[in-house]
Amino acid sequence: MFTEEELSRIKEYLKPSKKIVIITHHNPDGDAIGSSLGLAHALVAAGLSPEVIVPNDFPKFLKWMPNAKKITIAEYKRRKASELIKEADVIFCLDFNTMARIGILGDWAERSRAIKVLIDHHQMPDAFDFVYSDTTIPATAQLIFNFLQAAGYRQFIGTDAAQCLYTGIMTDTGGFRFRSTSAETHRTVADLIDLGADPAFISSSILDTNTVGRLKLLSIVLGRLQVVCDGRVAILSLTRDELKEYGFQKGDTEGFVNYGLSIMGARVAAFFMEDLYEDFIKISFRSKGDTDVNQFARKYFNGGGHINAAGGKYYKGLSETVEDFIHYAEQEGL
Ligand SMILES: [Mn+2]
Repeated sequence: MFTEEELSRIKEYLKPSKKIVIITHHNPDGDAIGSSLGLAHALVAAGLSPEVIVPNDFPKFLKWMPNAKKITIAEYKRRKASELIKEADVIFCLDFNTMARIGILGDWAERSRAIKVLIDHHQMPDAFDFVYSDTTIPATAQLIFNFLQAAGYRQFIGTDAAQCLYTGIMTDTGGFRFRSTSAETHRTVADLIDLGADPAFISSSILDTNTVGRLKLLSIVLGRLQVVCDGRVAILSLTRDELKEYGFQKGDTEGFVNYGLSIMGARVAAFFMEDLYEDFIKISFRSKGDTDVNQFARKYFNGGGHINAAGGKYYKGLSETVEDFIHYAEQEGL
């Protein structure tokens, strides 16, 4: 948590005369949108007018969140986004650890004279004016809750803020299943339920969102499933043509990698997907226990993330990428 002194310096910027901007990472997920909107709702309740900006669009299953439609999507409203950032007094940077992860937004933010406040749970954050980073906490939304409490803003967490923060925690913990889910996480979500979050509504809004196209893609992925390393490592993949054939929509392949990890005895799952537009393979890694896919993704696949969840990019064809992966997985004894 920020020190008392840092908190009071940050609160100097939480005044109606100040321009407040909240930004989050590329391809925003439930935690990115949930923590950003959650913070925004609380600040609105405190009488402020924050603006949420994301680099690019986010999946439909997150659009039900209160004020999701008010988010400025920089890829569609470039000028508005750049002006908001340029004129900001304070920029909250949520759920990412380096300006390099947010594309052009990062360039604008670095040039802005605003103070930058990082609240995040990814490993090895860059330097910002103020940093609240805790990699043991499963979701940035949980950090936002802590920050609001520490700042004395608990009374500003209304139903809308609670719904958004709950969503962030629920999605980033895989429905409270991942290892970093702690008693404190459950105490936080219990508080959020007291403050108005509706678990049944949120779960249904997030989970009951299959489309026929998504299920067809899933059937292809599962049909091609393979396991290596004595059943410890599961491999899933999709080609660009398959994505096109079933009318791939952003978010359609979300969670596919977890099917690999659900196999009895599996420790690692890797999902390889040809990028729809560019010539590289997008990779998602998931693992259980001490198996560190963050290190693995950093070392071999131009990526990183968390111990049990990481991403990467690889500039070869799909089958070569999978071959290289199997080689490195065996070499590292995954
Ligand atoms: Mn997160």
